[in-house]
Amino acid sequence: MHASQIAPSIMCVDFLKLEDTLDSLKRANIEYLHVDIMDGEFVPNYTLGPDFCRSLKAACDIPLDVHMMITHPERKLGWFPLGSGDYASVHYEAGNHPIRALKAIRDAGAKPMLALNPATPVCVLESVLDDIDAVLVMTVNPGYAGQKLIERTLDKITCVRRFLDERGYEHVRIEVDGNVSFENAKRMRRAGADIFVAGTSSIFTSAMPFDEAIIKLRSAIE
Ligand code: S6P
Ligand code: MG
Repeated sequence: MHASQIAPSIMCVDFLKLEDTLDSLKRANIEYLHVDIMDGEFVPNYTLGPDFCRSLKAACDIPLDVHMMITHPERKLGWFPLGSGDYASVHYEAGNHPIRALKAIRDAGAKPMLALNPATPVCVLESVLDDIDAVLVMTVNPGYAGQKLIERTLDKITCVRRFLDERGYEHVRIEVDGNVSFENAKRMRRAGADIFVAGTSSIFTSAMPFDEAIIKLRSAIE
């Protein structure tokens, strides 16, 4: 099992406090900043874009984890400031050429990740095994924060881990995104997840001070 890592979902931050939040994330040694890119077409919402990613890069050196919920990502990857240490994920259904998109991420020096919607079968991984460093298992339907876990996706995490290990791809990591609450994170870790996208279900809540919430999430996924 890989070491567990946390990727806070930046779309869940209070943007009026972005600078303070980034400082807290640096102090907490957060591994990645998860940046949701939505185009109103692949998912029914708009969020952040390439300029915002550039601003994040200028503001801190935490690697990005750019989650592209956009159609034809292979045509748009060049707009983003991807580099060594960053992850970028594209959805299997987002374009006609997922392998081309994954290769473009690798060519940019970043780590390619294939995102699977809750309804996308695990077997699609077969054709991209050499082109990925990670698999993003969506545990809600992409598009919005604050949704409820789709319980079946817990078994899917286990299936993805087994699928990768049986084929000799133990090095490929699994990220989970959607309703990663303290309790669900524990279950996801047991199922085989390595990277946890933290949003309104855990660290971006008024129920607990931010720093305390990160410590609590870390202990849930140890
Ligand atoms: C959703 C997006 C996610 C959310 C995150 C929010 O489509 O990809 O990254 O920002 O899941 O977390 P939570 O805890 O509100 O579900
Ligand atoms: Mg996301």
